[in-house]
Amino acid sequence: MVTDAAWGDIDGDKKNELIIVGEWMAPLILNYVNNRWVKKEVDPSFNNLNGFWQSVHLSDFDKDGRIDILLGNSGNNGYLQDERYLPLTLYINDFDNNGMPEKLMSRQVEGKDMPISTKRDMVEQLSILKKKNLKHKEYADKSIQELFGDQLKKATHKTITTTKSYIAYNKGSKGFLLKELCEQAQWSSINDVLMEDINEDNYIDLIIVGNLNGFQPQFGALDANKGLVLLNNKKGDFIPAASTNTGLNIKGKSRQIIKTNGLYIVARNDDFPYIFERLK
Ligand SMILES: [Ca+2]
Ligand SMILES: [Ca+2]
Ligand SMILES: [Ca+2]
Ligand SMILES: [Ca+2]
Repeated sequence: MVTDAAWGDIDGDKKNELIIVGEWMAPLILNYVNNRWVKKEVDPSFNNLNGFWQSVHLSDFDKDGRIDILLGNSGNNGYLQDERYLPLTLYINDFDNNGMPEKLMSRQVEGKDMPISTKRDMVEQLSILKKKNLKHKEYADKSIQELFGDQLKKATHKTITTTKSYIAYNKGSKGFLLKELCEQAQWSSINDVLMEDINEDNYIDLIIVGNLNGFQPQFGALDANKGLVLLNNKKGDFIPAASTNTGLNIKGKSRQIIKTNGLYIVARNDDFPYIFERLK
Protein backbone atom coordinates (compact mmCIF):
# COMPACT_ATOMS: atom_id res chain seq x y z
CA MET A 1 0.00 0.00 0.00
CA VAL A 2 1.54 3.28 -1.12
CA THR A 3 1.49 5.96 1.59
CA ASP A 4 3.58 8.86 0.29
CA ALA A 5 5.55 10.12 -2.68
CA ALA A 6 7.98 12.92 -3.47
CA TRP A 7 9.50 14.50 -6.57
CA GLY A 8 13.11 15.44 -6.85
CA ASP A 9 16.20 15.26 -8.98
CA ILE A 10 18.06 12.46 -7.24
CA ASP A 11 20.69 11.84 -9.92
CA GLY A 12 21.32 15.46 -10.89
CA ASP A 13 20.27 15.14 -14.55
CA LYS A 14 17.88 18.11 -14.21
CA LYS A 15 14.86 15.81 -14.52
CA ASN A 16 12.84 14.83 -11.50
CA GLU A 17 12.47 11.29 -10.28
CA LEU A 18 9.42 10.05 -8.40
CA ILE A 19 10.12 8.41 -5.06
CA ILE A 20 7.34 6.21 -3.69
CA VAL A 21 7.08 4.63 -0.26
CA GLY A 22 4.50 2.36 1.34
CA GLU A 23 3.79 -0.49 3.71
CA TRP A 24 5.24 -3.95 3.02
CA MET A 25 7.47 -2.59 0.27
CA ALA A 26 10.89 -1.07 -0.35
CA PRO A 27 11.22 2.59 -1.37
CA LEU A 28 10.92 2.85 -5.15
CA ILE A 29 12.62 5.42 -7.34
CA LEU A 30 11.02 5.83 -10.74
CA ASN A 31 12.07 7.61 -13.92
CA TYR A 32 9.62 8.72 -16.56
CA VAL A 33 11.02 7.38 -19.82
CA ASN A 34 9.14 7.16 -23.16
CA ASN A 35 5.76 7.75 -21.54
CA ARG A 36 6.12 5.17 -18.84
CA TRP A 37 7.52 4.80 -15.35
CA VAL A 38 10.69 2.74 -15.09
CA LYS A 39 12.30 1.64 -11.86
CA LYS A 40 15.65 3.27 -11.34
CA GLU A 41 18.30 1.23 -9.54
CA VAL A 42 20.05 3.72 -7.32
CA ASP A 43 21.51 1.39 -4.76
CA PRO A 44 21.01 -2.36 -4.31
CA SER A 45 20.61 -1.87 -0.56
CA PHE A 46 17.31 -0.09 -1.24
CA ASN A 47 15.76 -3.31 -2.51
CA ASN A 48 16.09 -4.89 0.95
CA LEU A 49 14.51 -2.01 2.79
CA ASN A 50 11.03 -3.42 3.13
CA GLY A 51 9.28 -1.32 5.75
CA PHE A 52 6.05 0.12 7.04
CA TRP A 53 7.05 3.36 5.30
CA GLN A 54 4.75 6.25 6.14
CA SER A 55 6.51 9.26 4.62
CA VAL A 56 9.26 10.41 2.29
CA HIS A 57 10.91 13.85 2.22
CA LEU A 58 13.71 15.22 0.10
CA SER A 59 16.30 17.83 0.93
CA ASP A 60 20.03 18.31 0.73
CA PHE A 61 20.53 17.75 4.44
CA ASP A 62 24.35 17.72 4.39
CA LYS A 63 24.64 20.50 1.78
CA ASP A 64 26.90 18.59 -0.58
CA GLY A 65 24.76 19.55 -3.58
CA ARG A 66 22.95 16.21 -3.82
CA ILE A 67 19.36 15.60 -2.78
CA ASP A 68 19.03 13.20 0.19
CA ILE A 69 16.02 11.13 1.17
CA LEU A 70 14.35 11.06 4.60
CA LEU A 71 12.50 7.76 4.91
CA GLY A 72 9.86 7.76 7.68
CA ASN A 73 9.04 4.27 8.95
CA SER A 74 6.91 2.97 11.83
CA GLY A 75 9.76 3.01 14.38
CA ASN A 76 10.89 0.07 16.50
CA ASN A 77 8.67 0.55 19.53
CA GLY A 78 5.65 -1.68 18.85
CA TYR A 79 4.77 -5.38 19.00
CA LEU A 80 5.18 -5.87 15.25
CA GLN A 81 8.19 -3.55 15.24
CA ASP A 82 10.26 -5.58 17.71
CA GLU A 83 13.57 -5.98 15.89
CA ARG A 84 14.34 -9.31 17.53
CA TYR A 85 11.49 -10.88 15.56
CA LEU A 86 12.06 -9.45 12.10
CA PRO A 87 11.44 -10.17 9.34
CA LEU A 88 7.67 -10.20 9.40
CA THR A 89 6.06 -12.01 6.52
CA LEU A 90 2.57 -11.50 5.16
CA TYR A 91 1.05 -14.34 3.15
CA ILE A 92 -1.98 -13.63 1.02
CA ASN A 93 -3.84 -16.57 -0.47
CA ASP A 94 -7.25 -18.18 -0.58
CA PHE A 95 -6.18 -20.79 1.93
CA ASP A 96 -9.60 -22.40 2.37
CA ASN A 97 -10.73 -22.10 -1.28
CA ASN A 98 -13.85 -20.09 -0.50
CA GLY A 99 -13.14 -17.47 -3.15
CA MET A 100 -11.89 -14.88 -0.66
CA PRO A 101 -8.23 -14.28 0.09
CA GLU A 102 -6.95 -14.51 3.65
CA LYS A 103 -3.94 -12.81 5.14
CA LEU A 104 -1.57 -14.60 7.48
CA MET A 105 1.26 -12.86 9.23
CA SER A 106 4.31 -14.40 10.81
CA ARG A 107 7.34 -13.13 12.64
CA GLN A 108 10.65 -14.85 13.06
CA VAL A 109 11.34 -16.53 16.38
CA GLU A 110 14.56 -18.54 16.69
CA GLY A 111 14.77 -18.95 12.93
CA LYS A 112 11.16 -20.11 12.50
CA ASP A 113 8.31 -18.10 10.96
CA MET A 114 5.76 -18.23 13.74
CA PRO A 115 2.15 -17.14 13.14
CA ILE A 116 1.23 -13.89 14.84
CA SER A 117 -2.49 -14.50 15.27
CA THR A 118 -3.73 -16.46 18.24
CA LYS A 119 -5.12 -19.90 17.54
CA ARG A 120 -8.64 -18.64 18.14
CA ASP A 121 -8.33 -15.81 15.61
CA MET A 122 -6.73 -18.08 13.08
CA VAL A 123 -9.34 -20.82 13.39
CA GLU A 124 -12.10 -18.23 13.12
CA GLN A 125 -10.62 -17.03 9.87
CA LEU A 126 -9.70 -20.44 8.51
CA SER A 127 -12.00 -23.36 9.05
CA ILE A 128 -9.45 -25.76 7.54
CA LEU A 129 -7.53 -25.43 10.77
CA LYS A 130 -10.57 -26.48 12.72
CA LYS A 131 -10.53 -29.80 10.91
CA LYS A 132 -6.93 -30.36 11.97
CA ASN A 133 -8.16 -30.02 15.54
CA LEU A 134 -4.89 -28.69 16.87
CA LYS A 135 -4.24 -28.43 20.56
CA HIS A 136 -3.16 -25.00 21.76
CA LYS A 137 0.27 -26.34 22.61
CA GLU A 138 0.71 -27.82 19.13
CA TYR A 139 -0.39 -24.61 17.50
CA ALA A 140 1.99 -22.54 19.59
CA ASP A 141 4.98 -24.67 18.57
CA LYS A 142 4.27 -24.86 14.87
CA SER A 143 5.81 -22.59 12.28
CA ILE A 144 3.56 -21.19 9.61
CA GLN A 145 5.21 -23.57 7.12
CA GLU A 146 4.36 -26.53 9.34
CA LEU A 147 0.77 -25.36 9.67
CA PHE A 148 0.10 -24.61 6.03
CA GLY A 149 2.72 -26.52 4.03
CA ASP A 150 2.30 -26.35 0.27
CA GLN A 151 -0.46 -23.79 0.44
CA LEU A 152 2.09 -21.18 1.45
CA LYS A 153 3.99 -21.73 -1.77
CA LYS A 154 0.96 -20.53 -3.73
CA ALA A 155 0.60 -17.45 -1.55
CA THR A 156 1.77 -13.99 -2.47
CA HIS A 157 4.18 -12.97 0.20
CA LYS A 158 5.51 -9.65 1.39
CA THR A 159 8.02 -8.90 4.11
CA ILE A 160 9.06 -6.26 6.59
CA THR A 161 12.80 -6.25 7.13
CA THR A 162 13.18 -2.91 8.88
CA THR A 163 10.91 -0.62 10.83
CA LYS A 164 13.47 2.09 11.53
CA SER A 165 13.47 5.53 9.97
CA TYR A 166 16.53 6.65 8.04
CA ILE A 167 18.12 9.39 6.08
CA ALA A 168 19.64 8.06 2.89
CA TYR A 169 22.54 10.35 2.04
CA ASN A 170 23.07 10.63 -1.67
CA LYS A 171 26.66 9.77 -2.58
CA GLY A 172 26.20 10.11 -6.35
CA SER A 173 27.75 7.21 -8.28
CA LYS A 174 28.54 5.46 -4.97
CA GLY A 175 24.85 5.05 -4.20
CA PHE A 176 23.37 5.98 -0.84
CA LEU A 177 24.69 5.94 2.70
CA LEU A 178 21.89 4.90 5.03
CA LYS A 179 21.88 6.50 8.45
CA GLU A 180 19.35 5.58 11.11
CA LEU A 181 17.68 8.53 12.74
CA CYS A 182 18.29 8.86 16.49
CA GLU A 183 16.60 6.67 19.10
CA GLN A 184 13.87 9.19 19.93
CA ALA A 185 12.86 9.33 16.29
CA GLN A 186 12.36 5.54 16.35
CA TRP A 187 9.88 5.62 19.25
CA SER A 188 6.94 5.94 16.89
CA SER A 189 6.02 6.28 13.24
CA ILE A 190 7.07 9.30 11.22
CA ASN A 191 3.95 10.34 9.36
CA ASP A 192 5.07 13.76 8.26
CA VAL A 193 8.01 16.10 8.61
CA LEU A 194 8.30 19.85 8.37
CA MET A 195 11.73 20.76 7.07
CA GLU A 196 12.92 24.13 8.22
CA ASP A 197 16.14 25.78 9.39
CA ILE A 198 14.95 26.33 12.94
CA ASN A 199 18.20 27.59 14.49
CA GLU A 200 19.18 29.64 11.43
CA ASP A 201 22.55 28.00 10.79
CA ASN A 202 21.72 27.36 7.12
CA TYR A 203 21.20 23.62 7.66
CA ILE A 204 17.72 22.11 7.43
CA ASP A 205 16.22 20.90 10.73
CA LEU A 206 13.16 18.73 11.23
CA ILE A 207 9.86 18.80 13.07
CA ILE A 208 8.52 15.25 13.10
CA VAL A 209 4.93 14.21 13.75
CA GLY A 210 3.53 10.71 13.86
CA ASN A 211 1.72 7.86 15.63
CA LEU A 212 -0.42 5.13 14.16
CA ASN A 213 -3.18 2.76 15.04
CA GLY A 214 -3.68 1.11 11.69
CA PHE A 215 -2.65 -2.29 12.98
CA GLN A 216 -4.91 -4.87 14.59
CA PRO A 217 -5.98 -3.74 18.06
CA GLN A 218 -4.18 -6.53 19.93
CA PHE A 219 -0.87 -5.06 18.78
CA GLY A 220 -1.60 -1.72 20.42
CA ALA A 221 -1.12 1.74 19.00
CA LEU A 222 2.08 3.63 18.36
CA ASP A 223 1.62 6.81 20.38
CA ALA A 224 5.04 7.92 21.69
CA ASN A 225 5.50 10.85 19.32
CA LYS A 226 4.44 14.17 20.84
CA GLY A 227 6.08 16.25 18.13
CA LEU A 228 9.85 15.88 17.90
CA VAL A 229 12.30 18.59 16.90
CA LEU A 230 15.60 17.36 15.47
CA LEU A 231 18.46 19.74 14.88
CA ASN A 232 20.95 19.12 12.10
CA ASN A 233 24.49 18.96 13.51
CA LYS A 234 25.94 19.52 10.00
CA LYS A 235 27.72 16.15 10.19
CA GLY A 236 24.87 13.98 9.03
CA ASP A 237 23.21 13.47 12.40
CA PHE A 238 20.06 14.97 13.81
CA ILE A 239 20.02 15.73 17.51
CA PRO A 240 16.72 15.77 19.41
CA ALA A 241 15.76 18.97 21.20
CA ALA A 242 14.34 18.38 24.70
CA SER A 243 10.53 18.52 24.73
CA THR A 244 10.80 20.82 27.76
CA ASN A 245 12.50 23.28 25.41
CA THR A 246 10.24 22.84 22.40
CA GLY A 247 7.00 22.86 24.42
CA LEU A 248 5.41 20.48 21.94
CA ASN A 249 2.85 18.04 23.31
CA ILE A 250 0.96 16.86 20.25
CA LYS A 251 -1.13 13.87 21.27
CA GLY A 252 -2.91 11.49 18.97
CA LYS A 253 -2.36 10.44 15.40
CA SER A 254 -0.80 13.27 13.48
CA ARG A 255 -1.16 12.97 9.73
CA GLN A 256 0.35 16.17 8.42
CA ILE A 257 2.24 19.28 9.47
CA ILE A 258 2.25 22.51 7.50
CA LYS A 259 3.37 26.06 8.15
CA THR A 260 1.37 29.03 7.05
CA ASN A 261 1.64 32.72 8.06
CA GLY A 262 4.05 31.79 10.83
CA LEU A 263 1.64 29.24 12.32
CA TYR A 264 2.35 25.53 12.42
CA ILE A 265 -0.73 23.39 11.89
CA VAL A 266 -0.79 19.66 12.63
CA ALA A 267 -3.74 17.72 11.21
CA ARG A 268 -4.72 14.80 13.44
CA ASN A 269 -7.05 11.84 12.94
CA ASP A 270 -10.31 12.21 14.87
CA ASP A 271 -9.14 15.34 16.65
CA PHE A 272 -8.83 19.11 16.35
CA PRO A 273 -5.79 20.43 14.53
CA TYR A 274 -2.90 21.24 16.88
CA ILE A 275 -1.74 24.78 16.15
CA PHE A 276 1.41 26.39 17.51
CA GLU A 277 3.78 29.23 16.83
CA ARG A 278 7.40 29.85 17.66
CA LEU A 279 8.33 32.48 20.19
CA LYS A 280 11.40 34.44 19.26
CA1 LIG B 1 16.96 13.19 -12.24
CA1 LIG C 1 23.16 15.79 0.21
CA1 LIG D 1 -10.53 -17.90 1.62
CA1 LIG E 1 19.54 24.45 11.23
